[in-house]
Amino acid sequence: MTFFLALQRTTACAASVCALALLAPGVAAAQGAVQVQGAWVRTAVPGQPGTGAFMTLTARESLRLVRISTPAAAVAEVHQMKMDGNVMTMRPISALDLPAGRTVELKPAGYHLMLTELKQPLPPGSSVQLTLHFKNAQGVESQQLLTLPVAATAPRAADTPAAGKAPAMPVPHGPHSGDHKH
Ligand SMILES: [Cu+2]
Repeated sequence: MTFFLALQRTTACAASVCALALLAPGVAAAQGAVQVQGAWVRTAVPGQPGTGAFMTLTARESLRLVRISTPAAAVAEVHQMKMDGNVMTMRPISALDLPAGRTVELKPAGYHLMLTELKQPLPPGSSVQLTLHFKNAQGVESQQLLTLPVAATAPRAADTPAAGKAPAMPVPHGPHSGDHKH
């Protein structure tokens, strides 16, 4: 219940406005311990079991991303994509290091957030609530709530308001056929 209330509090503004606010570097800096940029979730058609979420994360102090959660899927994991011989495979990892000040990219074909057992289709233009759970060097946990836009491809830098210096955006890999189908 507390989780639901927390969500309510941070979604007082319209979902699309929240997403834009999170993409603006200045606003993100004021909101959380981790700056989140270019965040998005890949669209999922009815019946599709899973999809990926992507963003860049820059932590102010060294943190580890230890867990993610979302009401949109029964299973939400941090995944690593790797070449295994010449087959691309992906597996869940227990934690992702976010060294202070270093930008870590979650992108197709790299680290990404995996949502499986989706509870509903995710059409373009909808949004997904997602919580990042962090642990610092002292073991203290914190969390950051995000509202991510759903899209077929990565948002362009031009879509980010007040981006003084455009962040490096993940390059979409075409239609991205097999990667995210478990
Ligand atoms: Cu995955």
